[in-house]
Amino acid sequence: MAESNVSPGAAREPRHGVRIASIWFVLSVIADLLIWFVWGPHFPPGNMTSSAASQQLDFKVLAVVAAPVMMLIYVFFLYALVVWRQRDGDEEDGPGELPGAARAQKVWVSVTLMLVLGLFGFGTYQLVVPAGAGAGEGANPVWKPGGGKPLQIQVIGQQWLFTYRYPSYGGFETRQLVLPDNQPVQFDVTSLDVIHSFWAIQLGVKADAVPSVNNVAYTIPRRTGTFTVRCAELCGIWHGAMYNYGRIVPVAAFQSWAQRTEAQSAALTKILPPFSLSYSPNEISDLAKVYTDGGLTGAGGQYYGSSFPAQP
Ligand SMILES: [Cu+2]
Repeated sequence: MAESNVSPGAAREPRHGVRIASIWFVLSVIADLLIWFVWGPHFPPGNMTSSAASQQLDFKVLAVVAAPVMMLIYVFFLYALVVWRQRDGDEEDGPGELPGAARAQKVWVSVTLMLVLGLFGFGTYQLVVPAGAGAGEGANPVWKPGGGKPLQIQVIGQQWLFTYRYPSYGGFETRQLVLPDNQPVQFDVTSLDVIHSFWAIQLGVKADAVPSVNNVAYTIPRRTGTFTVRCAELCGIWHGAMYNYGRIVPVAAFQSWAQRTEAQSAALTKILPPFSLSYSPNEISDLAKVYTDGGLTGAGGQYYGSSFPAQP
């Protein structure tokens, strides 16, 4: 690209453009290979689920596209510092008049246009199709995963904890989030009080929990292990303490856990409001008492207890 900048008087100059391009090309290939094969597999949020893996792919593609652009800037900068610096005793002016660089401009404009439009297309597709980017898609998702009917799990946010209801197992409610491996999961996320955000970090799932709203997010677990759930929306004084750990377990282990928990919490399930996609806080104003009586949380919506001094 820089060749067209060479003035006629400098005919015996080395071909700087070819040199810069060669150094850039070699370094870019090395950087991209390292990013894709060595660094990329460690990018967050990992590959524990389909949505996490799809987000990791997004980061890898972005990094692989960005590295050559950064390399061009660094290589040109260092090349100019080394080759075109002012030498001792060199009092001469630079060329007074530089010829136009139409070719460099055309290449630059078309390459950047292609990069931006390509990323626009890729980003739009990735946002909509694979797991809806792992985000809450509202009550009527535009994308649903294949592979059979998903297991429905309701996520209920309240100050300051998440509880989980399993409608396919009698609608029991628990503070443990357990998912079966290799089976599509549908999270129905809602809240009882203020806006929270259900962020299951390693699952690549993040969905706002809004009172009276059912916000759906899908994912497909790909391997067993533990993951962290955090509230990602400032929701009150104990927002920072609003987290728990979940598990992905083999299907058989999941079924026995679910059946066991369903049986153990039968008495509590009976006094809970019936399973619904959202709950009106007005209708369940006595839920704190229900939870406390059932021993579910220690205090429904008041995890730290009503005697806790920092209760608003
Ligand atoms: Cu919260």
